[in-house]
Amino acid sequence: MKQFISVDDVPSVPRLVETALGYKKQPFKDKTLGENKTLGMIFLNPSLRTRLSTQVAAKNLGMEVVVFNIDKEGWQLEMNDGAIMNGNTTEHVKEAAAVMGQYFDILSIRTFPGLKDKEADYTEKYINQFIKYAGVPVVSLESATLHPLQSLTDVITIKEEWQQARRPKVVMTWAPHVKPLPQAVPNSFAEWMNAWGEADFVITHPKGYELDKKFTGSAPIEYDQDKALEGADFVYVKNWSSYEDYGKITCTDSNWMVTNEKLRGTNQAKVMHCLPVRRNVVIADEVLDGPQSIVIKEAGNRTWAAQAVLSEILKSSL
Ligand code: SN0
Repeated sequence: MKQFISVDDVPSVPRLVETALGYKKQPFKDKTLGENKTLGMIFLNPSLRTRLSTQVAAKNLGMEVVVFNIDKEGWQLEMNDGAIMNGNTTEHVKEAAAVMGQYFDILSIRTFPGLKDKEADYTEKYINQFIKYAGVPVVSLESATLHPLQSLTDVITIKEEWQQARRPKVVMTWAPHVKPLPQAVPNSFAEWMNAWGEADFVITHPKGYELDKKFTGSAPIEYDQDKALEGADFVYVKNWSSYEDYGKITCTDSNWMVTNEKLRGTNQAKVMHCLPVRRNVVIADEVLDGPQSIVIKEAGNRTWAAQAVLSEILKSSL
């Protein structure tokens, strides 16, 4: 694997899932693979799980890690080629990314969308500039439109939980939120569910919250949440802002919050969320604190997903 930006970079999803589950059983089996290699982790936005699990994963492979909160501690970056830099931006990504490529063997980066300019967000301008100028493999720690480390984790978690012969029904449901959030997590989850292909995948959300078809493909959309949840084995909960009415909140109906009542028609579904989660807005306490929630186990699996990805990139650059 040469980079990790989307599921398209992965030669085989089932194989990557097996690699990750292998690391879960034996975290230190490749403890010298990353010897004398350094991972750079560049943050333009906050992070808890991605930052910590990826650092632990890199250390399990013997790598050194340097974390740089560039939004707070770095120069203000210019992203536009040909810009006349007589304003607030101090350093062009051409130099910044190229210089970081001199220090690190793998460069990882988190960059959220602005949610104002759909075109700029959906062409992945930021991460693509880093890929163009870094000269070393780039790993996404969540970009404007995708969060592949999260989605790989989610596939691992479903695979691990599901022991039955039949295909599980996985329902991704929109839930309310007070802030306009990126579409990256749901886009990515849909993309990975489609690529993995081992589940019956359904999406439910209010009208106007349709995601980009590029990621959801032919996954069915059911606008009635209760109907969608019928017989679900996994409920994947996430808020996102509108893609159509870009970056806007067009529904605030608290009936979309996931409660025990909502889960009644499911097959005692396991409840997943990428975290952080706004309690009693997105998911009720009774669910998060109840037996059906697997959000902590899911977050725990972030380490094995990151370790599988880093190991594949290290192996292809040896
Ligand atoms: C991000 C998102 O993409 O939805 C990161 C998820 C891994 N979530 C948020 O920004 C939550 C912000 C909030 O105030 O609840």
